[in-house]
Amino acid sequence: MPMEPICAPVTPLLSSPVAIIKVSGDSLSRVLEPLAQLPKPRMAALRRLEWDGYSERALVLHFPAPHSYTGEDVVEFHLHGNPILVRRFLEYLGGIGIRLAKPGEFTQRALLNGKQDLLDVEALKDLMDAATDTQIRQAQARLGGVPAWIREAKEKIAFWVARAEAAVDYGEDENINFLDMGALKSNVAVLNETFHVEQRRSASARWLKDGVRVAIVGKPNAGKSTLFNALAGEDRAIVTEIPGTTRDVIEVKCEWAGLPLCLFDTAGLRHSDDPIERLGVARVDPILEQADYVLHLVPAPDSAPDPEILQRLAPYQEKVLIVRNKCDLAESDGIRVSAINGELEPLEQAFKHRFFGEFTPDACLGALATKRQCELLADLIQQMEMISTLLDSCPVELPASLLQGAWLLIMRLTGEDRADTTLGALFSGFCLGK
Ligand SMILES: Nc1nc2c(ncn2[C@@H]2O[C@H](COP(=O)(O)OP(=O)(O)O)[C@@H](O)[C@H]2O)c(=O)[nH]1
Ligand SMILES: [Mg+2]
Repeated sequence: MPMEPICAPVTPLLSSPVAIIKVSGDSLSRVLEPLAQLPKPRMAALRRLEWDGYSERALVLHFPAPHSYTGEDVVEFHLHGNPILVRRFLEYLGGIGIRLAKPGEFTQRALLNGKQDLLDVEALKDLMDAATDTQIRQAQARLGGVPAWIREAKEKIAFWVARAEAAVDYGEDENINFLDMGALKSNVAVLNETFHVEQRRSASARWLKDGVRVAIVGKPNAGKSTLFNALAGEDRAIVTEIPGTTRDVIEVKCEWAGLPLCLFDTAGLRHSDDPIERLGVARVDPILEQADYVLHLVPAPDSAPDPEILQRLAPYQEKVLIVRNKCDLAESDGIRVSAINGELEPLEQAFKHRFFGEFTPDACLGALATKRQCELLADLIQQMEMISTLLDSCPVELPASLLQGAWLLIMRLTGEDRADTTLGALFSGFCLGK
């Protein structure tokens, strides 16, 4: 099916040294003939472009199909970086039948033409949206094709699908056992083991991608603001020895323990007659609600955590960590830190244990990381578990249809089957020209 040619600026429409305009479509050497003779494939050449009274010396690049980003002919024009000039050039291209691309349309064509798989496209989107160094490295690790474990699983499942189909088709005619249920189930067990490891990796990967919201709470003067500043690596919150200094919730984004964190410093939890401090205390509840991890800071010299605060935190118990601060002053048990001296090692270990489990942060970089991917992996695990509970004597139609289902889930994961994937939402999040 011939695709109508599209164009877009791939550099921002600002005054800049160079502006690049990309064109993709079929038979571009003919379409662009009135403008310029295209250079040899993948060789940059200077061309004088003349249109509507403009005369621009531009560097031109030509990537003939199928060896291009989209898999179609792609041509790049490097003009002088004047935004008005770029607009006039795009208007001219529109006049010769090359319309402006929609956001993500180049990448969408790359997907349709098999130049990229859906996992790549999703990683690309995350690369462009990445806001921290870790998120950039994570998106980069996810680029570069379908991971080996998925390719291997796909191959194994295809093998068993073929076996099961043969058993359904010929099972009764001949005396051959096409489907050895014992072998199938032991193979499924091995696959499922891998899927479970990948599921745990991707749980960590999602913390890397989405970040962890951390609330620091505790009684006044516990050292919450000091810890907040130490984790943030900057002096954001005011620290004094006067209880009740922090009265509003302060928020900062940072990276710590290999994780992108969104930190919240809060007013000390206590009854107060100061109306402003009371408002601050009331604001803690929604923060507790949203937080992924709540650090309940308890000064080491205190014999035990404040019972009232413990009670207030009870509904969030599974995400609360008691941290003993000011360990330079007194002995205590538990997770011991000294925020003022930046001695935070036990806390760092607690973070790593909770969010990375058995893995190092680096080991989680390439794991599946989007909601869509993780949901499909969970479905796949469920499908495999159903196969492993089949009786050896069951009718072959049962494993055949379950294996077919597993195959379909893998195909959806890679995007080879896109029947019910909403691509529109994915591509509308891309920038123009990508
Ligand atoms: N010795 C010691 N003092 C600390 C430590 N952390 C905080 N402080 C001090 O405790 C006081 C209260 O600290 P702040 O961070 O304002 O507590 P907040 O009210 O919980 O926010 C300040 O004088 C800090 O310097 C620590 O680890 N060791
Ligand atoms: Mg404070």
